[in-house]
Amino acid sequence: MEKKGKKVKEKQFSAKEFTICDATAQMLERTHKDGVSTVFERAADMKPCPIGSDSACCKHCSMGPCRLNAKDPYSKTGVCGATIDTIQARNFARMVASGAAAHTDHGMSMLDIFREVVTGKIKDYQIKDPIKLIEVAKAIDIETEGRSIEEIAKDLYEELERTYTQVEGEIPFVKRVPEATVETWRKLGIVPRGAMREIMETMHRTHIGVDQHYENITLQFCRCALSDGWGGSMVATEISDILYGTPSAVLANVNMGVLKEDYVNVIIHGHEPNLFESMLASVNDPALIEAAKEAGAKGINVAGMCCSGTEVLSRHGIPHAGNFLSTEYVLATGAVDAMGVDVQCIMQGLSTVAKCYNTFLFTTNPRAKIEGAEHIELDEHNPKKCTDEIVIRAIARFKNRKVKVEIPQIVNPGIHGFSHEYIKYALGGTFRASYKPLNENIINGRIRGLAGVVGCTNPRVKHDYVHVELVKELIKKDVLVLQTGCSQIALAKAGLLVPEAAHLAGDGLAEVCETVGMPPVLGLGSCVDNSRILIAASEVVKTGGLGNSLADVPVAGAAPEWMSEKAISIGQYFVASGVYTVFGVTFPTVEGTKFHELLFSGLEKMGLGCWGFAEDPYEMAKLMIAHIDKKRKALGIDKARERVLFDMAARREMDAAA
Ligand code: NFS
Repeated sequence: MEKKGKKVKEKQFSAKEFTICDATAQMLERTHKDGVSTVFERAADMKPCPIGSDSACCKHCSMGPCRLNAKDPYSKTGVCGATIDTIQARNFARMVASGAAAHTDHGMSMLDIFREVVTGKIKDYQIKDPIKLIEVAKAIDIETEGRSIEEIAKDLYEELERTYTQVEGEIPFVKRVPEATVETWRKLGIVPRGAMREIMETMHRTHIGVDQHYENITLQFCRCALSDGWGGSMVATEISDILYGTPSAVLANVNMGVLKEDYVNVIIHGHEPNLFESMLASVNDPALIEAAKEAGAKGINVAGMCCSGTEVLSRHGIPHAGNFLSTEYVLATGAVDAMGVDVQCIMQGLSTVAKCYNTFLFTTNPRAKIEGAEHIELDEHNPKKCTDEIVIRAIARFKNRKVKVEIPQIVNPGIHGFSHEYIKYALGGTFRASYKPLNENIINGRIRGLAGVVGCTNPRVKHDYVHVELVKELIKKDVLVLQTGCSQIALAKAGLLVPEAAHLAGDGLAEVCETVGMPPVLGLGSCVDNSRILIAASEVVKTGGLGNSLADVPVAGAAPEWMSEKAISIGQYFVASGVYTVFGVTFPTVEGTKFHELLFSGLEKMGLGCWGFAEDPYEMAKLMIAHIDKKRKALGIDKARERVLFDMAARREMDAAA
């Protein structure tokens, strides 16, 4: 399923061909004019390798690399005799392992900080949300009655450490999974033991000459992915909430217009919230604000990008400047005085762009340095030392700005911060917080079903376009959309994260949104916060009336512009949890092979979810809605929806006649 790259010819260059984000387009025009290499133009110059994108090659040993023929996949094997199915399954498994490693390593860092906070060795971060701490502890059967926060926190640390280090048994958050789903996992032998073990075993089994049955490899990468979704990612989310606060609805601005020409502008980009939380302390430090004013600025302005940005957007309403594909272009404004980054989704190209626009790019994490970027390490025991230094350097750059500042004057307000806890309050009210109203509205058909639309942006497709069109189409058909990460930012820029966007929804969904006062598109946070979607879906099952397992719920997932291995891990844990999940852009399998069939239908027959693929957003929506309707039918609630729709049509007719 290969996509062709297109060569950009000088005279026909038009930034709007690459993105529907006007701010990004404006800055792409600028970088193009300035001759600065950026991601869209690099993608146009670099045709993707067709064999690689079909996953028909293997370079796991030096007898190869071996290339098979995707057009006639069974005509050849690798030198060792590996078939196309083995090769694809091994490649796919390693993508899952890498993505799962990224999320679980992120989660483990959060847990490290939590341990140091609990033992009093870190003082700059604290337990900000003790209620959440107690809730999470209860969810995994830790005794909370009559115990101090410190005692509970210590136990919670020890329990959650098992998510990573346990060698036998089930990871703690399996206790949150609906029983019928866990039973299916147990039958298949895919309940994760500990993330380290699952990732290690996946790497072992995909080595030359080990596991050479695509079905067996698939079961292992299901288990590995589950150790991410219900393990590493969930730990990352829960510990971040405990330390920095559980998000609730907050109005905030998104887009490059959040930069301010007469302020010192600092951007934080990456994933772990620790850097950003410390930066918030630094930019609010009166001494640094004074220093900025002395340098002629009105103050210090901080904004986020990518998932780091989405974390603090959700928790504190901090403005967000854009998603993955906008990260180089924001530097082209000339207004960014310093960009601090930690881990993941940080393009190496940023280093060159930063130099061209005379700004600072600082790496801060020992696991992620970039050639050409200065490293100021964040030590969580004294994080402000790093973030103060970044601000001081930003102030110095402000004083000596050499580049003409051009800020696209676009900001899009929206409501963010829909944690699964907040969704409960929003729907049920503070005193009877519950998912019951959601279930009732799904059962009576006002809400057709739920969709999680998440993930990256990718220059192989028009930036933001597939996200926005897919989500619009889903809400039009009464599907309530839950979002995270770059996708959430795409929709915020398109203006859909406001209650007024309810008019774009179908009658049923619009009615629910108007009654509750919520947008038809709910932003749940960063990519690790996809775990919030898992918890919300489990709550829906536990609330009753919509089946016993996650596979019964009328829900579908999508990552329409995915690009990273993390996205594959996320997709796979949704699939293994029972959710039909559609990806766009390209899919790393050869159609018609046994492995492809297993992913696209076989897994569903085993009681899990399955994968889907479409490039076109309307086609994607069709696939997802067909799945939702299939689940409604199986639950026997398909007729209810027809009645509701008929009622509404009748009411509209009456309104029109009146
Ligand atoms: Ni997730 Fe993709 Fe990255 Fe966040 Fe954005 S690119 S897999 S959404 S920033 S992790």
